[in-house]
Amino acid sequence: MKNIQDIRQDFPILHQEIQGKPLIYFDNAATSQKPRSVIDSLNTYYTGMNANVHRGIHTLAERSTQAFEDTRELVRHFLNAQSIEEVIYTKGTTESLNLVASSYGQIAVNEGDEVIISTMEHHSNIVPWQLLCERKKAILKVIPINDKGELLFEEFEKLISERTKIVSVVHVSNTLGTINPVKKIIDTAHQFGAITVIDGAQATPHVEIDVQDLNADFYAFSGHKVYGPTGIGILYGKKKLLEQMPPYMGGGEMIKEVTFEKTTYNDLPYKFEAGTPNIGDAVALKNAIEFVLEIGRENIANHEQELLEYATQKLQEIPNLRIIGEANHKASVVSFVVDGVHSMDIGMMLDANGIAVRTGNHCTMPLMARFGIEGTVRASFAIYNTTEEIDRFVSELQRIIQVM
Ligand code: C6P
Repeated sequence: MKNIQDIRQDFPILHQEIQGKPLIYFDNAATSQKPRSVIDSLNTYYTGMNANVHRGIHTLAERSTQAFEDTRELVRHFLNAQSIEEVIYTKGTTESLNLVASSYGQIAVNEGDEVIISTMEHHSNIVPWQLLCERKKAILKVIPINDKGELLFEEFEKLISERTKIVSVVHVSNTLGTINPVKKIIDTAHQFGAITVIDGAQATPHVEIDVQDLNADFYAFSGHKVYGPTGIGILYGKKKLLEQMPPYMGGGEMIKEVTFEKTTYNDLPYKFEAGTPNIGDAVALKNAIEFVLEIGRENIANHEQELLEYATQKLQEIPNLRIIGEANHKASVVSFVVDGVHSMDIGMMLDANGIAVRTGNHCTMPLMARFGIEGTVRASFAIYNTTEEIDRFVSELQRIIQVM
């Protein structure tokens, strides 16, 4: 693996001062920074090949279509999906989850049926199911967690039944860092005939994903959290389910033939890609995935695990600081609260020292309620972060706590 200093050289944004101090970027769970190859790819796309896809017969249209479809093939490989028909472009995880809730929910969920999610879901994996359940008069059930922030599997086994049609859970929690046993959850759901939706927004940057090995029915992620551009994401879905599902949106590209009497729909995956897609960002997503594959997901995970352990140990030494999320299996996210100090104040004072963290409820309000808190300070690490940065972060934090 390249050394971390060389990897950092690939990220132009990291080499700047914020408020007169060298930037420390610990807000990677919100969005990761982009390597030069991704930034250059956007430039190359718009200066050399911009054209609409799947429509033109001219050279630029062929180039952009080829590049757009090359990314789809790489995503197929990245997730180990069986075919490109199972790889649908969306705006991001939120749109992917809404697509499944709306389209699969339409055919699979009826009055009195049940959908199961967990306490640690992001709002994107709560609200679409609430909307569906309201529409269909179905029931939303929630798997509880323990004080360490781990799912209570025995409680899940009590909740699930033949009435359960969908189980939708997060692979890695954005607030706690907990890595959920999704394979076991998927196996159990299948025993009851339920299908599974996995929110992989925080897993894809850190964990190797094999949708066939997991046997996931749907898997969603966002390009921007995995070193790619914003506005592009993926929904993986099993072909046999996608084939049964009605389109999510109507428009160009998703049709075969339109008459005023009847419209027939395009083949997969295009049936779910109405309108001109986000071509430039899809093309640059290929460079982001190549960046990850080149370093190796195991190497990324090992480096981030070291950062996580280092930061956790240092933070635990600070009096009156409580880490929220102490699961045995965690990705590189540390959330914490400090007695008597508002998390927002800590975030603002860290920013005044060039350190970017996220504060607040992290779009997981029900999870905050479970812990009886309003918000946390969250530091989340990526491949380009270092233990030296953690040292500076911890010493600034100690100084801030003393001042406050
Ligand atoms: N979490 C965070 O700071 P979008 O916005 O569609 O790319 O991703 C939504 C989403 C869904 N699930 C999980 C687990 C997530 O973490 C996120 C995005 C960011 O934690 C922004 S709220």
